[in-house]
Amino acid sequence: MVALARGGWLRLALGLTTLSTVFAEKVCYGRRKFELTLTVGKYAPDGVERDMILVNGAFPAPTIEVEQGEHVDVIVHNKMVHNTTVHFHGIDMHASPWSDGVPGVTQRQIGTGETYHYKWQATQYGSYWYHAHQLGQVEDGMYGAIVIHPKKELPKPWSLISQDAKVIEAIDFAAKKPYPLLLADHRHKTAEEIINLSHKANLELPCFDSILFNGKGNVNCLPPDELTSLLTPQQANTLKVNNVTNFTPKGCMPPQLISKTVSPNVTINLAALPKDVVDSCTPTKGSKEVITVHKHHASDEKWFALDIISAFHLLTVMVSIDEHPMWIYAVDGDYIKPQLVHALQATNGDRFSVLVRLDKPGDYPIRVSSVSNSQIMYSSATLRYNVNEAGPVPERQTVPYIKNNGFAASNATVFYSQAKQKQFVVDPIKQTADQTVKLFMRTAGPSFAWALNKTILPPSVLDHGTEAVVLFEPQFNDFDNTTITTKNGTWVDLILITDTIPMPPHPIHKHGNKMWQIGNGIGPFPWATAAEAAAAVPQNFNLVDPPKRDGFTTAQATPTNATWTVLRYQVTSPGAWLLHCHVQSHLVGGMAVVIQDGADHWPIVPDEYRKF
Ligand SMILES: *[C@@H]1O[C@H](CO)[C@@H](O)[C@H](O)[C@H]1NC(C)=O
Ligand SMILES: *[C@@H]1O[C@H](CO)[C@@H](O)[C@H](O)[C@H]1NC(C)=O
Ligand SMILES: *[C@@H]1O[C@H](CO)[C@@H](O)[C@H](O)[C@H]1NC(C)=O
Ligand SMILES: *[C@@H]1O[C@H](CO)[C@@H](O)[C@H](O)[C@H]1NC(C)=O
Ligand SMILES: *[C@@H]1O[C@H](CO)[C@@H](O)[C@H](O)[C@H]1NC(C)=O
Ligand SMILES: *[C@@H]1O[C@H](CO)[C@@H](O)[C@H](O)[C@H]1NC(C)=O
Ligand SMILES: *[C@@H]1O[C@H](CO)[C@@H](O)[C@H](O)[C@H]1NC(C)=O
Ligand SMILES: *[C@@H]1O[C@H](CO)[C@@H](O)[C@H](O)[C@H]1NC(C)=O
Ligand SMILES: *[C@@H]1O[C@H](CO)[C@@H](O)[C@H](O)[C@H]1NC(C)=O
Ligand SMILES: [Cu+2]
Repeated sequence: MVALARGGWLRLALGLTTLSTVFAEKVCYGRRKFELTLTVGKYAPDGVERDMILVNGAFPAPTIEVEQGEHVDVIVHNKMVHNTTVHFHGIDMHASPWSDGVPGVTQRQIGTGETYHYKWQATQYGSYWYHAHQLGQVEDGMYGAIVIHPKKELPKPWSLISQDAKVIEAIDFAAKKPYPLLLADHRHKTAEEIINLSHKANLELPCFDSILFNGKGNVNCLPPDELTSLLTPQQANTLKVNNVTNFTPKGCMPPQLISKTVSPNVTINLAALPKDVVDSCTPTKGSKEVITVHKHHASDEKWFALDIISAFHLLTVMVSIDEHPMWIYAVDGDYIKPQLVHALQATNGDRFSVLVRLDKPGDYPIRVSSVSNSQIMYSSATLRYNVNEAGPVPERQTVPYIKNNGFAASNATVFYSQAKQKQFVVDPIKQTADQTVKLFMRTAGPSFAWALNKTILPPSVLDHGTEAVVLFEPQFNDFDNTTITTKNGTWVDLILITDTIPMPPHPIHKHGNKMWQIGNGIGPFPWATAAEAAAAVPQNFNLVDPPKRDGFTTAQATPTNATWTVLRYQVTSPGAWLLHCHVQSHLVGGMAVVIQDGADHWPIVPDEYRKF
């Protein structure tokens, strides 16, 4: 048996003694029920206490673990002073669009003291996650992992890793019990405090205090010379042209440069910012996530499966385990043809399921380094195995694949490549889209206001509290800049264009279904459709076996180069779905549009949801 030290579960079990409800319950065959009670309490994930959202008394929220095909009931009790909703990231919500958890789009907010009953079927398998979708609440800690165990009969990609039956058996054994690893950036202020400060100072605040691994971490303050040594050429250049000597003690790009880069003509008020928001740094001991894997008794082949979940709110990171190559076998849930890498880049919302061969007992850092332009920050958890059986392992310095800014530590480091990602099962894709939607990403005034198409759609506009919910009262004729309407069964192209520059990368996530990235390029997009573009620049397109995900990140646009990304999907789930940037400050800043998918087969909303 592989027995895992699942700190989260243990904490949860102990924490539950004070609560009356049982977290997970198998109601009957094929149906599973989870009770989530949301409260606000003091918590110190990185050693500094602050108000956090606790789920069943703990942070992060407990793992929702189900079998593929099961019906899932998630009953959310809101015992906070703030309204909330819960979104199940990547879950297709076939026939249950009212359980997607977007205020103003799929439901009314869950008010204080209210209970909402989310119901959905786990038609998919693999690694997903859930999080609050109300303003910046995910930043206050309302997030947890979802593990959906695949059906037994589902073909697995193991034989692409090894032909050896013993190895395949060990891999299959490990993959049956993946260990969720939630990674996130964390601040000492609540999301609401940050939004308010951001508005007072009239700029975005992409500066964090720590990186958390399953809710554990510490504040690591870097000395100025180390910060300087970790600056990327791009960061160093930004400092140079502005006559600024270094990043702040917190490792952040000075805020005036953030604003100047994306909103050059906007007046900011730096005096409104307390020093500890972007400047001063105080180290803490905090706590460290140690993932301990015990011996697999049946075989000397030992493997470990990790579901890496990027719950980051803003930062994009590089992830790597010292001396342990990772076989990425699933991305955003779905199996791929396994890719052997030393490091992978993860943006907000991404999931990577990886297999690691455990062949030399010891302790190994799981390194996570920010690769975002706005901040230099790194941290690590520990992967530990065979310590008990083999006796104490002599301590030694392990060899990293990456540097602390995410760059390769040597020429031999192999990085995950989304361009080379091949799905294990290749679905047929319609070669010409039925509908084309061009979306132009831009800032809209101050650096905290963002638009997915010209006009911003902030949560405050989308959700008027008591007014119409798009799913209940769709407006098919009333087309405006923020609403896209499609017909069921048709194929839609979303062409994401970054033509105002510079422009940071945007991880664009669609609710309701996965998409294929069929093309991307650098430069303007002068074509009317993807078909025209594919005829002009065929080398930039893949209409045969492109990567499939529930979110794709647009490339950074530099002062000399715009970028474009073409995402194609088939409308299979009628309903109102949000398409948005998963950077929390961009989402709150308005970077979202609502897609009314399948207007000709609009779902009939049950009374219990319509009247909620
Ligand atoms: C944020 O600003 C709003 C509006 O001014 C105010 O109602 C709220 O109390 C503020 N919240 C915090 C945490 O400062
Ligand atoms: C930086 O310093 C140089 C030389 O003193 C000056 O010419 C330039 O205008 C300064 N740039 C900025 C952005 O202040
Ligand atoms: C900023 O102002 C200058 C001068 O008025 C103008 O040329 C430029 O286009 C403006 N930039 C933006 C991003 O609005
Ligand atoms: C890595 O590549 C650089 C440039 O190609 C080369 O100069 C250097 O010798 C290489 N280092 C190793 C360890 O191979
Ligand atoms: C909170 O939710 C309740 C119930 O949906 C709603 O009536 C109220 O307007 C919401 N409050 C805010 C501030 O949106
Ligand atoms: C859509 O864009 C047009 C042109 O910029 C603008 O006049 C209109 O107000 C926008 N509509 C909405 C709903 O923002
Ligand atoms: C996005 O804005 C462009 C103009 O900038 C407009 O042509 C296009 O119709 C808009 N798209 C949507 C979906 O509103
Ligand atoms: C929507 O279209 C998909 C794909 O053609 C189909 O499987 C599904 O049954 C349709 N849904 C409705 C409600 O018609
Ligand atoms: C960016 O644009 C410049 C010219 O403006 C071009 O020389 C360069 O090759 C472009 N970069 C990429 C990566 O295409
Ligand atoms: Cu964004």
